[in-house]
Amino acid sequence: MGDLVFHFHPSPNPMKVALLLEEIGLDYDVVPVDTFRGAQHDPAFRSLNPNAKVPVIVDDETIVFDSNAILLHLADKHGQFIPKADRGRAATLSWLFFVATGLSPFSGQAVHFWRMAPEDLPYAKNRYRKEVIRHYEVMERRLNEVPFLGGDDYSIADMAAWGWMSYAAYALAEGLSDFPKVSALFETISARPAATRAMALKARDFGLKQEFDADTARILFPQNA
Ligand SMILES: N[C@@H](CCC(=O)N[C@@H](CS)C(=O)NCC(=O)O)C(=O)O
Repeated sequence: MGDLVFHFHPSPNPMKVALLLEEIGLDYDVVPVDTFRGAQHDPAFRSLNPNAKVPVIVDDETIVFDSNAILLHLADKHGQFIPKADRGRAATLSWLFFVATGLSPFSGQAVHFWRMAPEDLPYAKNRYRKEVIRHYEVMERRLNEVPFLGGDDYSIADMAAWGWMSYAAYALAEGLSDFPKVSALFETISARPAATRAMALKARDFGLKQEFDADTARILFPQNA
C-alpha cells in the first residue's frame, strides 16, 4: 500500500472523496469495503472508523473518517478547492456543512423511507422528501446569485453536493429537474475529467455484493432485525 489509502464503496459519501482525490490528482490505493456483506463491522475496519461506515482515508498514517472531514483535510493539506481568505473560506465551510448536516443525511433518509424501509410510513416519507426538496430550493436560490455554492470558485462544498446530486433520482421522484441551477451545476461538475475518473472508479468491478437481500438489510439496518 502507498502513502494514501482510500477505503471505498461505490455509494454517495465515498463518491465525494473520489471526486476530490481525482481533482487534486493524488496517487492513492483503493481498498473496497463490502458494506452489503458487513465488512464495515470487521474489527480492523472499525479501528479506522468507530462509526463503521465508508469513506475512510489513511493519509501518511493519519486516519480521517467521514466524507466531509476528509474533503476538508485534503483541501487544507493541498491548498486546493478551499479559499484561503477568510470570507471565501467561511462561505465554503458554511455550504460544506450545509451539505454535510442537511442535504446528505436528509437525502439518505429519503432514500431509506421511499425505497428500503420494511413498512410504508407516509409521515416519514413526506418529512424526508420535503426536507430534501427544501435543501435543493436553498441551493437553487444560492446558485441564482453565484456560480458555485461557496461563491465564485468551484470548491469542496460543490463536490460534497455532487455526491448526493448523483443520487437525486433515488430521493426525489423528479430528480433534479425542478432545480435548473442545481442541475446545471451537477452537469458542469460531471463533465469534468476528474468526475469521469471518479465514475470509472464507481464502475470498477471489485467483486462487491450488488444484491440487496434480507442479509444485507439486516447488516445495514440492524435496528430492524
Ligand atoms: N457522515 C458519514 C456517513 C457515511 C455513510 O453513511 N456511509 C455509507 C455509504 S454512503 C455506509 O458506509 N453505509 C454502510 C452502513 O451504514 O453500514 C460520511 O459522510 O462519511
